[in-house]
Amino acid sequence: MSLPDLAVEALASLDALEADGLSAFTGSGSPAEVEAARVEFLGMKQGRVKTAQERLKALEPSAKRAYGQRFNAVKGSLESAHDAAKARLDRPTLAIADGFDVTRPGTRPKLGHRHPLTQTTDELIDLFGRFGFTVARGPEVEDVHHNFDALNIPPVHPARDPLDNFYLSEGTMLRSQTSTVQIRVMESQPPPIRVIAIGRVYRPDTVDATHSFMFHQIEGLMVDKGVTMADLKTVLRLFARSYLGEDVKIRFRPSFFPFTEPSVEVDMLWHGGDRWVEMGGAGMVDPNVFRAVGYDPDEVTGFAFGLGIERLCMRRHGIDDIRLLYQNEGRFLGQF
Ligand code: FA5
Repeated sequence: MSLPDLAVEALASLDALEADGLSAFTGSGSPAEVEAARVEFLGMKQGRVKTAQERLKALEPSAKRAYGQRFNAVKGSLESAHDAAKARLDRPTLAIADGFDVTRPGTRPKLGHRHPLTQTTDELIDLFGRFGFTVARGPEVEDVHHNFDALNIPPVHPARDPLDNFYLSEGTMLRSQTSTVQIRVMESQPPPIRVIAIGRVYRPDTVDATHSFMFHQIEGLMVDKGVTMADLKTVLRLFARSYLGEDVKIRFRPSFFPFTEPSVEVDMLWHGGDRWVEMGGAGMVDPNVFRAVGYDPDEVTGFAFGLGIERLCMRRHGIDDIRLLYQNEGRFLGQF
């Protein structure tokens, strides 16, 4: 082989080296394959580029220049191909790790907010707090003493009917009203008292647009020397205006509860409404209740009231079916 032939053959080998290297890098399907191609072509010790560089020394001076230039171009193009292959494979491999594509657009988490009943509850606590009422709590699993006896409801009273209550055993039940908390508060501290109690109550009522077998009540109790029915009316009237608006009308209708005397039903009528809606019951604490908790009815008087929280919440927001409040339907709840 003549020398020029050798130079031609050397240049052709650089073409082959470039073609092989480019196809190795562009054909790599994983970082491991890219690395194998890098070792084969760009490896410092026995890589094919290194071998091609060493070949330069054996060429005669006239051929060196052409070979050197071509060699630099091939080396540069293989280095770029290596970089490109790495960049191409680095991200997708991460992206599909464990079958989970981290580059897919995410599902935006839905931010929740307080349930309308919770909002109502919080607002009631805030409002009555401004009137000086603190929050009292009592258990939902109650004994019949607190649910009935101490509230002056005699052993044969129809309110105790097993068909109207959720009894758990002979002496325990799911409370049917928050009036139980009146008793618990008075049993645990002397007068004066100014508390509200908010919580769930349970009754096997037939479910319809305004009734549920579980609902919430707010109970109020104020006991002191010289508390009168005028105080009750003032507190409820102020409350109704603050919560439902200045134009709400409030009406007290004579009624009966064993634990208050006299007793009233509290009805409300608001601007644009066409009928009075019963919101709850109220009255002056019966002397027998004071006696049951060891208070002296000649010393103190007091008023109590119990309102349905669902009805207040529904009125406030124009909700016409109580069942909507319990269905946990995001499109409904999202409106409040
Ligand atoms: C009572 O529960 C008395 N404890 C209220 C009371 C307290 C009177 C203190 C005197 C002194 P009543 O059963 O009427 O009363 O219930 C009060 C309110 O709870 C009703 O006006 C209504 O707003 C609401 N309510 C009653 N039953 C249901 C029900 N099944 N679903 C939703 N709300 C109800």
